[in-house]
Amino acid sequence: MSDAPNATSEPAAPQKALSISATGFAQCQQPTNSTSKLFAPDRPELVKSPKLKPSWRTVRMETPRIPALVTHDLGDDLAFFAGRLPDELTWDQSLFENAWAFHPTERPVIQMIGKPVAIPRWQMAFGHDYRFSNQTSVAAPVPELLEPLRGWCQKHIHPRLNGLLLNWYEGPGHYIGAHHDEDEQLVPHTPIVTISFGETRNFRLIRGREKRDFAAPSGTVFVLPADTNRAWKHLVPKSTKYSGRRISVTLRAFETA
Ligand SMILES: O=C(O)CCC(=O)C(=O)O
Repeated sequence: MSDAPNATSEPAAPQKALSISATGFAQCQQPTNSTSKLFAPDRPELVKSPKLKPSWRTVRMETPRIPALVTHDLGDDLAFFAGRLPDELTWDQSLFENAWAFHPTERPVIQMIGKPVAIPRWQMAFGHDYRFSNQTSVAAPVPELLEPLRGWCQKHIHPRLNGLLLNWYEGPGHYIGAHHDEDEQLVPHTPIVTISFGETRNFRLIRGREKRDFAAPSGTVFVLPADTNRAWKHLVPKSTKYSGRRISVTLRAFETA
C-alpha cells in the first residue's frame, strides 16, 4: 500500500449495466464466447467454465449478483463494478457518528523507504488481521454496526468476504495513495469491496497513463475483481476541496486455516 498524494478529476460516466439472467444470476454485458454461467455463491459448479479464456473466467467468477450494479469495462477483459447499498443499509447521520466514534486515536505507522511514517488517515481491521506494507493491522471483533454490511456482501457479492478494514478520512489532508491491494492472504479470485459513507470523495483507478475516476457518494458500493486489482492501482486522492468526513468499509475474503 502506498500513500503518495494525487490530484483529482471528474468522475467517469458508467458504461455497461448488468442484467439478470433467466437463472436469476447477474449477467455482465461484455463480449463473451459463452452464453450463461456466471458466479453464483450457492452453485459453485457454475464457476467452472474451461472453454473461457482464463481472464474471462476470472471476471465471470467475480461478477456479482447485485441487479443495480453497473459494469465499467476497463479493456483487456478487466472490469470494475459500481452500485449502491439498499437504503435500509445506508447509514444515517446517527449511525455515521457511531462509526466515526470508534476510529482509533492513533494513525497506523508503516515503513516507507526504511522510515516510520504515520499514514494519512485512521485505519482499523475487524474480523480478520490484514498484513500489508510490512505491518499487520490486528483485527478487533466485528462490531454490531458492521454485521449487516458484511452479511449483505456475503449474500450478494461473495460468500467468503470475512474481513473488514475501515478507513476514516477527515478534511483535505487525508487520502490513500496509489496501490494494489496485497492479495497473498486472500482466497484466489475473490473481489475486494468498498462501501463509502459520508463526504463524497473520488475513487480513482490508474494503470500507466490511464486513469478512471468514480465518485463515491454515501452508500456507494464498488467491487474490484482480483485481476483488476493486479492490473490497476487504486487510490483516494487528497484535495483542498474536501472538508468533511468519510468512512470507507472495505471487505476482503481472507483464507482461514
Ligand atoms: O477508502 C477507500 O475508498 C479505499 C481504501 C483502500 O484502497 C484500501 O483500504 O486498500
